[in-house]
Amino acid sequence: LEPAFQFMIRVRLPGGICTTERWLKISELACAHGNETLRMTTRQTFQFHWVLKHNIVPVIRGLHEVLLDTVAACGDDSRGVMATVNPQFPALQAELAALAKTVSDHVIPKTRGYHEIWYGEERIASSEPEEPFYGRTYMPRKFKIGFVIPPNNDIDIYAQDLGYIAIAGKDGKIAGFNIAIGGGMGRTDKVPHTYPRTASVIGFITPDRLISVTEAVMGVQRDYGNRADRSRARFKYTIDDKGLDWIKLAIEDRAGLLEPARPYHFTSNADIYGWVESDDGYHHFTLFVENGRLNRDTLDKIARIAHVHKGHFRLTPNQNLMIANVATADKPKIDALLVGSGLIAFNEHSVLRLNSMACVAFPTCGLAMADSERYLPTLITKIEGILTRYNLQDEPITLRMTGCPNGCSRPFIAEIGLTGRAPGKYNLYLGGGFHGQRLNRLYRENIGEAAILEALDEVLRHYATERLPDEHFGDFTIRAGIIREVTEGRFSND
Ligand code: SRM
Ligand code: SF4
Repeated sequence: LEPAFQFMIRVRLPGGICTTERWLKISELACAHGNETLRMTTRQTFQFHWVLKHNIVPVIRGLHEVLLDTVAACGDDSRGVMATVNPQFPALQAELAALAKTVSDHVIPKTRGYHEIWYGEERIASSEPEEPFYGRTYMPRKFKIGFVIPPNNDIDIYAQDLGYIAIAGKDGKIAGFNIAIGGGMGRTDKVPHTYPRTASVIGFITPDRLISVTEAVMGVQRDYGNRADRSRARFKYTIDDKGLDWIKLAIEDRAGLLEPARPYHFTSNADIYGWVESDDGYHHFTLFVENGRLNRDTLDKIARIAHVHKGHFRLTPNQNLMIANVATADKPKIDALLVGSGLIAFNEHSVLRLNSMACVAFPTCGLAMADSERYLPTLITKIEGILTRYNLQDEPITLRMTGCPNGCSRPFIAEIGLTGRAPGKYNLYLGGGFHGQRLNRLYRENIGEAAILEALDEVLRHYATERLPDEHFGDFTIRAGIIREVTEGRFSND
């Protein structure tokens, strides 16, 4: 008798855009074949958990019914392409989402193997090379692409292998993109040659060059990335091994000269909650979903909205959900459903909780060393007590937790980062940039809850009395000499 193997299934959903039809199907599949929950991820897609082996085919075929699949959601290829969901600039956002989808379609593997295995398609012999870009050996490691529109850095552009920062033209369209390369979070404890790195901005291109530059950047990593040592196989290490100038020249050699980067400015990497009206007259409601986990009750409530909603949903890079493109005439109906179902109360939380994220970790993640999603809500309640004591409850502070140093909730660019070392034990990091522009640094190693709260109590007490007007917590910890600034875009504490 075979054991009841259980699987996680991750959907490919470029830019996190999901029609209501797709939403309803995904929700139905999670309830029929998963554990009656859905997990919205930090890269704007869905994960099904606890899918038993015999349920994999129904899930994948069910996704296919609404033209969704899991191709390149994992693997040594281009992962889910992210795009800002910020509704403030609707025309730019729509243009950006379309470009992100084009790039995603271009870089996913072209193999028909997926269709043969999961949809039972007949194998067709072909003389074409199976993978025109990836060849037989794919990328050395996963490769992550994201698109953002300043001033909101919701996708955390500095954590992407290849990030495109949209620069708006005077005509209200995208004039082009600054290119940021070499971001990444993952590290391994006690392995100093692994480290998080913030992406470096290397130049500017017009939108017509997106595909050729994407191919050039990925091609350089494909051809020069480290295939001997998997712990050094990400693009960030290729850049540091070869040198940024060398990499830039190699990219230009393939795609032509890059123009100098254009000025841009970020203010935050958070979501904007509640109703927002964009200048095209549509309304958008961002719902806080703690750590992206939707249970059966919430799924049922959102399904009722999906049945009447004429726009679409957007999964945010902060694991939340936007009900997007609601016409003025339809807003009262959606609002009544949000209020009547109690979903509206999801947004009634402390600013700290609204600015927090946790990765999945236990019980499904095989790499977890400590709890994250299951524990952060409780820890936040305790930190909220400290904040209230020091009258800091309205201060936006980013807090991110993971169950191991792989960095799935991008903890190393949070103002407060906690990464699991062992059950109940975490590394505490301080000093990250408020809009994800600067890495934090290790403040206390391998400590439990009491020591975490004690450390935060002391630092927050100083912050309450000594901060400058509008000074963010991360900046304060550096100015006050509590933590040394990470200036080189990378750090190693081991
Ligand atoms: Fe991740 C591996 C969950 C975003 C860095 N990540 C995993 C696995 C698949 C564990 C595994 O390999 O066995 C986790 C599945 C847990 C589970 O039970 O569901 C997992 N990662 C997640 C998600 C679901 C976290 C979340 O709470 O939302 C995110 C899914 C994203 C998606 O939709 O594609 C997720 N992972 C990230 C991010 C954030 C990002 O991409 O913006 C990072 C840091 C950025 C980066 O890549 O540097 C990230 N995940 C990793 C790593 C470390 C990679 C490295 O270069 O060191 C691993 C481990 C690995 O690849 O070997 C990993
Ligand atoms: Fe798992 Fe570690 Fe990623 Fe958390 S950070 S989901 S524990 S791999």
